Amino acid sequence: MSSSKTDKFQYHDYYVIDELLDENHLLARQAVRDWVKQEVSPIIEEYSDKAECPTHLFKGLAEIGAFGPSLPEKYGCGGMDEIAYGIIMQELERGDSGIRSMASVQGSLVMYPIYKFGTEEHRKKYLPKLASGELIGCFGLTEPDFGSNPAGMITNIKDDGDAYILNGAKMWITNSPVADIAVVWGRDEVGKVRGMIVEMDWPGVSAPEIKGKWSLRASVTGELVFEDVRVPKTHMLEVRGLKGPLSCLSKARYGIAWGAVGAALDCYDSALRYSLERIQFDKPIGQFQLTQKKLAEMITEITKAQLLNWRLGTLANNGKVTPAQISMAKRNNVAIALDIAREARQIHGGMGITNEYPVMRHMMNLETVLTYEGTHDIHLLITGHDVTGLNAFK
Ligand code: TGC
Ligand code: FAD
Repeated sequence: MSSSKTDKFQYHDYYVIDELLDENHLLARQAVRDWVKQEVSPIIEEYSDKAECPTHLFKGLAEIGAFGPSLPEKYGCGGMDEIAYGIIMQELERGDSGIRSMASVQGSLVMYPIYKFGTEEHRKKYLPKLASGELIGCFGLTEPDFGSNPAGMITNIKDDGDAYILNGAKMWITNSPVADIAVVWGRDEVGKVRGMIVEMDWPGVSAPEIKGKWSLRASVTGELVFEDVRVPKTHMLEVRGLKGPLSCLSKARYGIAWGAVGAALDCYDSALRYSLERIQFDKPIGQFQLTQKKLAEMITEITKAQLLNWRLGTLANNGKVTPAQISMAKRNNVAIALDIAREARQIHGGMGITNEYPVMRHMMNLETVLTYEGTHDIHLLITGHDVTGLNAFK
């Protein structure tokens, strides 16, 4: 059996950050870690190889509380704090970024806007079913011609008496081909960005799958096409302007900042073990200074990212976190995870390019994670704007 299938993962906590966590955090982490070992690791290489989403895992994700962990219990959600939410994302992405994506989209991009911008009726109707995995959701912001700049979107919403008519196309939408509902962002007749809950079986809605991805292969991605779709007025969310979708992104980017550390930990752990087992020139390769430099730099960057996440989580729990702080952590943690995956791949030598080890899969996945939820460069410009007060986008 291959190394990744047997899943020998050991956690690494160089600065003993566990001392800063409470019992609920540790219990949530253990539950998700056990689930990943049992349900994800044995199958993930096969599903990635086939470029197929293990949709049977949606139910299991719901059972471990991965959908909306920090939303209120009265809607069937976890009622946990933001650190617990982050830890769950970290453990899921330790398994695979695509599995974390299944949870991020459902919890942060579908359930969160319904909770934050929906009516009480919307919350009662959708949140318990989304939390239990009975319904699957997707989030349509990106368009073929408007990725980094969603403000340019041309998907449009026109008033037609008791309904709105929705026309347009969305691109790169995680889970759209398997979704029951979509939170869709479009422009109304006065040019304001509005969000609505669209049911996927309504006439005029389609979601063709995007094939041929070399990254996030165990996650299903599609388009969303709307041709004269009649959306009842009751399905409109109560928010106007780009801050609606962007605040959902803040919630999801926070989870990605934690998730990326999970992928980095898996790569480091695999590389460390391999460096102690693999003998060349009559020594374990971990005895060579150049291998030690790689491992030392990896664990240093992981430790810095873990501390960044813990502090970010504390700020979020106290309601003090800013979108720019989340942006910095998303950018930094994904970038270091990708560097670590590349270095880990080198340490594994030729074996590193095979699916005997998880590193190449993580590395390919992280190329997407570097791009979605705001590209690395967009996040650099968000920090640049925050520290200089000068906006590069205007
Ligand atoms: P700008 O003028 O800066 O802002 C418009 C309004 O929004 C507010 N705002 C935010 N609010 C909450 N969280 C944030 N992160 C926010 N960023 C901005 C802002 O205060 C303002 O509010 P108000 O009240 O003044 O109107 O907007 P801009 O058009 O200049 O855009 C700035 C920019 C480039 C940073 C933004 O467009 C951006 O972040 N672009 C990147 C697009 C992106 O991240 N797309 C992600 C699509 S979803 C996805 O990738 C899901 S992957 C899921 C998975 O599988 O895990
Ligand atoms: P572009 O915006 O065209 O960018 C291309 C390049 O230009 C990038 O390097 C970018 O950094 C650079 N660039 C752009 N503007 C500037 C600038 N002002 N200054 C400097 N450089 C700039 N979207 C959703 O709405 N929902 C989803 O569920 C979703 N899931 C996704 C799943 C996958 C697998 C992928 C790949 C994407 C997903 N996305 C989703 C879309 C994702 O958010 C976009 O791909 C991302 O925002 C970048 O947009 P783009 O691909 O159009 O690239």
